[in-house]
Amino acid sequence: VEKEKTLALIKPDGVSGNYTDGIKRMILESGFSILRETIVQLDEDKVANFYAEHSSRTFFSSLIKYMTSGPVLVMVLEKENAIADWRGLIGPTDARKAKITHPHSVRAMCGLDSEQNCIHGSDSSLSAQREMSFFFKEMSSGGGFDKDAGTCTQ
Ligand code: YYY
Ligand code: MG
Repeated sequence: VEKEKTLALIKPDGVSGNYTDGIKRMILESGFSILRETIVQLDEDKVANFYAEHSSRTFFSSLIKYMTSGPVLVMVLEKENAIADWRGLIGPTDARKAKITHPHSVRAMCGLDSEQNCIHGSDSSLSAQREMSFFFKEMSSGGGFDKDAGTCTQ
């Protein structure tokens, strides 16, 4: 079976709440390899671009404020079926729901609600490619993510 890569991002509440080590332990115990890792402080433009698909939502400005409130830790994970398995491990968007339906998920462990949910995972192979290129330029493989257009060109 082909290995697959996906993007994981520990959001500012996850980093400041000291959940990084616990999250990495869950990642490794679930059979993922961590191929890349970087800490970055996002600015408003970067978040607006990363979450462009949500630009018309009522929560968008609040989301930008939250995502720029401190550094994030970005990782590329690899394993068979990495994209779906990582989404499964992080749990549902609303951490309050995660605590009930997915008690062993990352969001159940360190999230608060549907905004402050401490972790991100790519939702498809197109998103994974776009998001990995977004943070790790060398991972854009012919086409990929066009930073200026904010779109995926492949
Ligand atoms: O992919 P995922 O993070 O699980 O959820 P999305 O529906 O793509 O939303 C992205 C991001 O937006 C979410 O992680 C927090 C924020 N958000 C919010 O602040 N309030 C909502 N009601 C829904 C999403
Ligand atoms: Mg999403």
